[in-house]
Amino acid sequence: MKQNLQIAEEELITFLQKNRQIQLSTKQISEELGIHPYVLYQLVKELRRWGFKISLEKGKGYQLLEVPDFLLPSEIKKHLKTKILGKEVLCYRTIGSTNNLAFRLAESGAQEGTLIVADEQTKGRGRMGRNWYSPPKLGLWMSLILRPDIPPSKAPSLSICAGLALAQAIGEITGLDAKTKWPNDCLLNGRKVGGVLLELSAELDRINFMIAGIGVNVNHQFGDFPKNLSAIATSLRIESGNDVPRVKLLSAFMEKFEAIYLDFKKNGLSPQRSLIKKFSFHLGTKVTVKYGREKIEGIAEDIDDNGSLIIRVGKEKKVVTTGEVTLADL
Ligand code: BT5
Repeated sequence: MKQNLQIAEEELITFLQKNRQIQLSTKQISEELGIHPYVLYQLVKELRRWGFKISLEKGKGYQLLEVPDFLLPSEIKKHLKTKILGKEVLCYRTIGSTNNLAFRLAESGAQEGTLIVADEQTKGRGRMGRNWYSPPKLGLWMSLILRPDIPPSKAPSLSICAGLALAQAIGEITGLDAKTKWPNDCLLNGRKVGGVLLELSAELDRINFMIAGIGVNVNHQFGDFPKNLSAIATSLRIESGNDVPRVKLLSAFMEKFEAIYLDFKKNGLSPQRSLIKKFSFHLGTKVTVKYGREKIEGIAEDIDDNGSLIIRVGKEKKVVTTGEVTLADL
């Protein structure tokens, strides 16, 4: 949806919410918001598609009856307690990938902390060109523009920071015991509930900007996952038995991530090491790590200050900077 239509959509919702007790005629709304009656009709149609219950009685007008769990900049900002992250919030109903848009916006100078959220992604991406399943209304699909003054070699650590913040936020909002799996997964009961996709625009010694893309399965039920994911993915709703308001989860994540991010920019990953260990799914256990064509098996011993995974293979220690971890006996 184009930017001006988004603004009209938000203004319409606000206006309908303010006047929930009464019916509003097309003329009243069109004049108040300065939109053509046809645009109003289309906006109402779109909002109904997203779960808003809006009645229309002939000769009387529109009335808002029910508001779904809906992502709107004003609603998100109302909940945010952050200083930098989320100063600018953009919400989309359907988008290709929030990371793609964030990248384009960052290239044209969007400020640090700009948050892009979508209700649905049609081309959601994971790492290495993999797909990220992002159906409408059920998840949190979001990207943050970051401009940290750190060397590019330190960038991967931020994926770990985002995963850690996500696990903490999930714990706070649902009480569930979320774990992180190096380098970018968030797990509940061994199944993937969220993932982080960190992308970088950098020169040799300097980061221009980074995009932290975060995907979380929030209100999916068992049948909402396609076959190829049903055995490996889960959602907060499946694990907790309750619907989780996405805005609440989003603001908890933003708060946790901002605290970690600000500390990381000053002091690096080191102060987070004990929390990283506490939340880690696999540290101390026997794992298999695949990276490129290589595959090693050993004990996942630690995550170092650069965010690399340290694997002990016999008496040797291997430092792995990227790859895929599975528990060796799975
Ligand atoms: C990730 O990649 O885990 C990073 C996911 C990041 C998604 C966010 S959503 C907002 C932003 N915009 C984007 O376009 N992306 C980011 P990776 O480790 O490569 O995991 C991908 C693999 O996870 C896939 O190959 C599937 O096996 C599995 N998968 C796909 N969709 C999933 C889902 N919704 N839940 C759990 N697993 C999923």
